[in-house]
Amino acid sequence: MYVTVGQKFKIALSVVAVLMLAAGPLHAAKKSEHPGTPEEELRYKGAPIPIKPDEVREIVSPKAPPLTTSEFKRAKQMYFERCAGCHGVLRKGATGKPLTPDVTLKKGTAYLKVFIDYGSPAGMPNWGTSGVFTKKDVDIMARFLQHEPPIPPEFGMKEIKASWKVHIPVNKRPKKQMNKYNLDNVFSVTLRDTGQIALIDGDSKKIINIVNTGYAVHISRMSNSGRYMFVIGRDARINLIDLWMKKPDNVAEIKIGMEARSVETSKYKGYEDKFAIGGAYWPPQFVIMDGDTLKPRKIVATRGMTVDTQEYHPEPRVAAIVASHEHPEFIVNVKETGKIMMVDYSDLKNLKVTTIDAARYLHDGGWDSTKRYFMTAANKSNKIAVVDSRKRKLAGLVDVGKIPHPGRGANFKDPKYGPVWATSHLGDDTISLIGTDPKKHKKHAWKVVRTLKGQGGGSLFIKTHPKSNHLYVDTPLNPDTKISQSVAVFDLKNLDKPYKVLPIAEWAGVGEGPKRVVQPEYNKAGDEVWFSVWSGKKQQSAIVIVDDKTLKLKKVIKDKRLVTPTGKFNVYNTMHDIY
Ligand code: DHE
Repeated sequence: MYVTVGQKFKIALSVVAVLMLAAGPLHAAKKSEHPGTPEEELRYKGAPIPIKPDEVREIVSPKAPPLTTSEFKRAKQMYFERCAGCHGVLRKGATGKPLTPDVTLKKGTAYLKVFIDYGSPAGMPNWGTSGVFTKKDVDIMARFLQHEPPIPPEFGMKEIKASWKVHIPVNKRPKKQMNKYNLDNVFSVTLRDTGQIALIDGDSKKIINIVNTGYAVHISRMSNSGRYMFVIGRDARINLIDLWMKKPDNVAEIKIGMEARSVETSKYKGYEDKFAIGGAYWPPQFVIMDGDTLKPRKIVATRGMTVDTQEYHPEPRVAAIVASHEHPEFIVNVKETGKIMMVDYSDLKNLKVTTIDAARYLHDGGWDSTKRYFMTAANKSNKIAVVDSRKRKLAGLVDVGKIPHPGRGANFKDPKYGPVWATSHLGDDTISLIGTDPKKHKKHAWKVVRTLKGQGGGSLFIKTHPKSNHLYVDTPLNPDTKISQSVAVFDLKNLDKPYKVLPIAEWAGVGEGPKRVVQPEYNKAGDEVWFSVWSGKKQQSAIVIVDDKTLKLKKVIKDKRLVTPTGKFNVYNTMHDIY
């Protein structure tokens, strides 16, 4: 039967309508503005991409409906702020579907407008009906998506070198520690929305310094010696902080791209503190630098074929990076290809890279207790990939719960199954315990040996310490504020016992705000656990410290400079990969 274009559109609309009905009425759907996608997952879409729309090259496609210059400008801005996080800068698709013209031109403006307006059960938000985009915005976006994706500029050695600043040269830096702080117990606290970190003395709980860093700063990592701290912002700016200074502060900085999340430093014997590495989201590349100055040495692109369908991907972003203790190597997660690159830094001129096939989309992860096996989340495959860093091989691909999100995970001894590494999940309420001892507990190695039930989905981080008998599981992205503002604590000696709930946000006493309780982090001694109570930029946030033995409140750190605290990194635990 012949179907006209108009009829096709009507069919498309009714399909969307049926799918939407199946998912429940959108406007009434207070629980999720995204039918079919759990609210927990939606909340993890992150910050606007820090690429300036003006720097992006526009490509006008003759077949696509026209856009004026100002409409193009508006579309690029909306796309980078709202869409690129899921669909990718080049719209090749990641968490979201591909939106390249081969797909969008066939759909046409009217069809695309419906999707943008109402969302879809597969996870597309209802940008129009939720009021985020106006009717005009929806129309502009529908036309924009049919043009070739605008391409942000590359960021090669010339641009990287131009951004590089050494504020204090190595020979002008202290020869020994010039302050009296117990540096091992200092914490770097991410102040997400001010582009700073707070250095807090873990002994006195006083702020040592507020250091300016990159935009929407993400993580801190420590050099092997514990002297240098590396901080990366979402704008791909790395700051190098010298903890030996009288007042620890920046000594060098560099931009390794336009958007990034990860940084690490060399830890193998003989190479301690020698190199640093930064992994970028855009351009998709990593950069190896000198550890004490950030002088850029080598850029390596991660563009290539995907692990499963073996198709070319132009934008495989660099996610977590860890430093091997077995070889002079960095282990680099490449998100969209689902491959793990083991990069040998002993000879940068003749670079050896071992590429391990894992699964899509690689995100975060950490070491098992022996620091031989790297356990990392392939989050949209619902798997944990296990890399044997000694043999440079994949040791296992373990099925876990929905969207694992371990942070660096948690290592402890299961009373029945021996050493395990655990992850919680963004998409469900489970905690998966994976056996990690292929010698004495071979049967259980790289298998889920036990599944605990936590407070709910929306968990991002899980933590314990070798001296502790507790496992803390946060749930900051759970839609129920009772759950997002508290933390579950399991007894590691008796995992069958129900978990206890600590009302961390209530203890903070900070008044109005989302007050998400995020990322447990131990002090050096392993007898205190620090939590961020993360509120809005204009609201009061706090750090809440719990006594690990008694599970009672020990201290609340409140200070008007502590704006939107999220990640916390204890110097000693970060240096030694203790978690
Ligand atoms: Fe993160 C780690 C990426 C949103 C807090 N985050 C990581 C890592 C990656 C990553 C790749 C691993 C780095 C490593 O180990 O080398 N994060 C992303 C995103 O792409 C995402 C989803 C969206 C975005 O736009 O950035 C995102 N992350 C967030 C947040 O919204 C969080 C909760 C608050 C914030 O500060 O922005 C957040 N991410 C963290 C923290 C870590 C992290 C605290 C380090 C945990 C650790 O214990 O090592």
